[in-house]
Amino acid sequence: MSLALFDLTGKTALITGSSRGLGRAFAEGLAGAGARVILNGVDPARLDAAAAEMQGQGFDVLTSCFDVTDEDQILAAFAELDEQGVEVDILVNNAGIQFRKPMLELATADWQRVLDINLTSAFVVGREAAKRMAARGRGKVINIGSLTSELARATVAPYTVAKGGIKMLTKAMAAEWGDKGIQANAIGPGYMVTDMNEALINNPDFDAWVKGRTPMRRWGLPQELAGTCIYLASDASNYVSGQIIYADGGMISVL
Ligand code: GCO
Repeated sequence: MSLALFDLTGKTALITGSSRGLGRAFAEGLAGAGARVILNGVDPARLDAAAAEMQGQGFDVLTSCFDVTDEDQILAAFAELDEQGVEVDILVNNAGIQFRKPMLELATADWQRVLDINLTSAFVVGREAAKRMAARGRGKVINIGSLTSELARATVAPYTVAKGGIKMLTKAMAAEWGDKGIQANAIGPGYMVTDMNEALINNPDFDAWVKGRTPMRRWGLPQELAGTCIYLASDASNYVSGQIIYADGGMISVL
């Protein structure tokens, strides 16, 4: 009985920014739990290649190519899913970029671009998904936060502010959508081995800092986030909302 709570068979999940990195790992985890997944990205070729690889693994995969900062593209994508009769039961707001520069040197346009991609997109895509979830009386929204949802690190201010916003947007979604049968939660990844962090991983000093600061003394692997994502996407978390769960090797809990 208890494992059935985690079974996503019959459910459809849209994961933004999922042709690679953490988004791809979330998509593979949810597909492995039985969900049909809709991959999203802005590069059609990369998206189709990712879908083909996952279909080769036997997964049920669709693609939806849209820019999460372009509201017209988001509205058109959801209209197309409506026309196809594809209902999004689970939304993972994963799309995001990093931009490392001290604030004294940071252009306003660069600040705004990070906030648009990492925070505002979660609101717009979340709103469009939640409209449809509310009509059905059920849905799961999973926003992707960060250690920087709680703690600041020098040179990544716009990312930090956006991820802090993700934590509070998750609570706002929980506040407004709870009576519509929608649970909204977040995942806070620690320092993970991804393309976005390549420069950090290859920096011996930063690598040593992450390993020293993390109780598990290592970087995390994207697939190590899949279980938390499956939990928050499944019936196992039906009375959990507004929470952020850290999968960070213990980092956020220690000095
Ligand atoms: C950085 C990193 C972090 C991690 C992650 C930690 O520059 O410090 O990119 O932001 O990616 O967000 O939770």
